[in-house]
Amino acid sequence: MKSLISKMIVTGLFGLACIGLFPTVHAVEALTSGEVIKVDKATKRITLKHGDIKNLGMPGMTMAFGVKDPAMLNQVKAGDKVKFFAEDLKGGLTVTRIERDK
Ligand SMILES: [Cu+2]
Repeated sequence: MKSLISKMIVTGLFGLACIGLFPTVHAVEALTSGEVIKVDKATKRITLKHGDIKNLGMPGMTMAFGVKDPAMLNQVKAGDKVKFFAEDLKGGLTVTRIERDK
């Protein structure tokens, strides 16, 4: 009886540990390579020629994205090679991370 209870406790803890690990796995963002075609500060949109976006299941193309933070539009300019992360948020496809590709 005692060992059954301890088995249940161990199983329960293991289950919690698995749940605890999941967000870490989910947080690994695969950045997509792209090139900035146009930065439009007035409409807060950026046009990118991008490679395959795995998390969105999107093949390479040139398209406009919204940005999570308008300040991101000051970090890059047309012609820059970039690495970025885009997500399907309520306001549409949105770049949530962008950095110049050195
Ligand atoms: Cu696209």
